[in-house]
Amino acid sequence: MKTTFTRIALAVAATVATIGAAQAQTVLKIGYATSKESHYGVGSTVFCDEMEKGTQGRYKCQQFPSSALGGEREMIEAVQLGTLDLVNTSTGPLGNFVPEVKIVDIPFLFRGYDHARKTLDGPIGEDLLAKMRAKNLIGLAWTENGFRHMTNNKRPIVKAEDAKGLKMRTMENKVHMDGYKTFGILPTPMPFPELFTALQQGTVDGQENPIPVILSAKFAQVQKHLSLTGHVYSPAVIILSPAVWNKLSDADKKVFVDAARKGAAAQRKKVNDDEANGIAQLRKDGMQVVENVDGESFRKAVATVFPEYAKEFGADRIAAIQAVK
Ligand code: EAX
Repeated sequence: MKTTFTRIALAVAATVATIGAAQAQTVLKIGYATSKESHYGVGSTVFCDEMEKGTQGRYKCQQFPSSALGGEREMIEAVQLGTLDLVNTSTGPLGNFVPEVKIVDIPFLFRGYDHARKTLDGPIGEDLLAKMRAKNLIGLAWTENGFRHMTNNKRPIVKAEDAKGLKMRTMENKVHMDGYKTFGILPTPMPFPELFTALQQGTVDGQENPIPVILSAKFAQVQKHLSLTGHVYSPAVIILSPAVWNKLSDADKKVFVDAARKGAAAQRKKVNDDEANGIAQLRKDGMQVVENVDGESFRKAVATVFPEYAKEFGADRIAAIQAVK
């Protein structure tokens, strides 16, 4: 027999469901580069679930994983124009829209995951999100792509000199390209959706990406060598279109930001898991892995362009990031 309490609870639940169904529901499109199972998929799914829950179902997502809506540059542009609602993207091409953001793409700027996450979650990261807003891109929260490592089909890379002469796909990011040139590689900027085929056909010798991307994009099928160079941290961010943001109530804005922060936490956890388990998997998939990279040789090379970075971004701003403990 049902208790009075249960009956009331069921009645209330039924009423809420009716109200819910009667209310208009807005479906927001969110795009990202990698698969639904990848770190971007995990983070986006948590964001979407929390956002739907927090708005009592008034907003929900339709997800477009695996670059279904194009490369990251195209998706950022679409969000800025309002033809796409949301993107969970690396900062790779973001500096072309918000130049100040490029500072976080400097090679060997961050000492490790803790340093990077703390910087982006603190005042420096908040300030950069505000810079995005000024360019009609509502940065909700910093998610994560991960530290980038090199893969190629020619030879194991132990020290910077080994990378010399390799034709490597890079993101469409001048800070990366200027840095990588000091390793002697020939940087070839290319949108991510074209990369697998370019590796397969030998248009480029290699590429660089975090373990979660190398895994989910199945680069082991087309790349022999992996070197854990960790030469640059690759931040990511969930960006909302101002066309949506400007229509939200203050309460809903808070729901969206909180949901993005929860998504970010889940995405970072997935990056941690992939870092912990992914290398063994990639070995199983046939990759030869160099774990003991001569990091000093890469750092020394990149140090030669630091004066240029300092000129572009301000030595004080770089030092402020380095000083985050
Ligand atoms: O954000 O373009 C890239 O190499 C990125 O790391 C990838 O799209 C995930």
